[in-house]
Amino acid sequence: RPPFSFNALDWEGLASERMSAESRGYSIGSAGTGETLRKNREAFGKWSITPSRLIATKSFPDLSTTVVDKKLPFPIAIAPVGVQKIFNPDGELASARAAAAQNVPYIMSTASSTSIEDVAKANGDGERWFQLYWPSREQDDITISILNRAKNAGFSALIVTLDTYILGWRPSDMNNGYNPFLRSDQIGVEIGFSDPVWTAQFKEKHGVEPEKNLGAAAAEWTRTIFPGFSHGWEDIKFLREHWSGPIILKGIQTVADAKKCVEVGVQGLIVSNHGGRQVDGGNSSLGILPRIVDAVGDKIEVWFDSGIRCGADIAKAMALGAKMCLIGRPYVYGMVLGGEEGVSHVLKALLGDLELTLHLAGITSTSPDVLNRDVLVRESDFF
Ligand code: HOC
Repeated sequence: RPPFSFNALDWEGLASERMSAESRGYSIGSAGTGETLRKNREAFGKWSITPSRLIATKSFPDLSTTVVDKKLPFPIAIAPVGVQKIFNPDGELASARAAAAQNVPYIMSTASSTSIEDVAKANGDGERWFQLYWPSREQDDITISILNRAKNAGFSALIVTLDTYILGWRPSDMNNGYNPFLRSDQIGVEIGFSDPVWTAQFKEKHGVEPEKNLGAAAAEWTRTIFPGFSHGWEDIKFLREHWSGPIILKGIQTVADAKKCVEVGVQGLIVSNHGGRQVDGGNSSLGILPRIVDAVGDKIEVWFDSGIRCGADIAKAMALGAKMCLIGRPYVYGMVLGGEEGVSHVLKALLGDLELTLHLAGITSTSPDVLNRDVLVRESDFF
């Protein structure tokens, strides 16, 4: 028997029953009224897959994709989600192990509740990328320290989140009086503590080790990685000087910004609105995807994030031009329901669903030669 349902739409409800009010509000919740969260989901229903018949196939679809100069067996990656110990005592260790076991790249969040080195150990030979919440330029020494540690721990690409220099207006967290870092006495903010540069600065300022004043440490680390104000495009140069591998900018929602990504010479961009957790009233992420692909898709890798819940969603995002899809909330629910095994179940279910969906639609691979806009129709065209 499976550890829990194969129906992706069951996962949120099942996990919700198991979570504390705080974890539930943090994971299921979103910015503001939830308008962007809803629009992310509704956008998938506006596109339909049009199956072709008598394709004469002899094998199941090839799900591989090529990003960051690597051919990967599957087109999905574990999205960076912070403070995972609030969902399961193993936290990031569970998701990093599951990702390696399922051959899916792992993106580690700067807001993790486990250190860079421990996540790397759990992920073993897995493909892993590091997500940066970018401290202010006054704290470049901390950024450099984090980047060096990530590089030394085998993280091969840098994903820079641009939409979260401060956390959004999140009523569920505010109603619960909840800031996961301020619960550091329960979950630990190990990544901050384990950074030698940050720890030394904390000691100098507060006169004690961060472990001895968890409240101040939590508040300080929050301010460090969410400095309150945005960097500028000219600052990307600094990252390029201190990170020799591929850089992917996450949180792009306009064609103009996508063009700037090309100008500053990064390898890729992620069309994402942070799962509707930052700007409420913003457009759906899937809605803007084809425009961005049309503008820059031949010059830069375009990845997709925000709203994926099932195999057909992955197929649609790829048909619209995404080369890689990030999975966020679904694996968090898997972690709540079954730790590492639960995350593995979610990844296997999503990939199995994707494989059969493509197979039955007569689409032989995720290559843009066959998985492209020709396999989609706007549902509104019918009515
Ligand atoms: C205070 C800790 O990306 C999110 C995350 C940021 C998590 C850190 C919160 O919630 O959207």
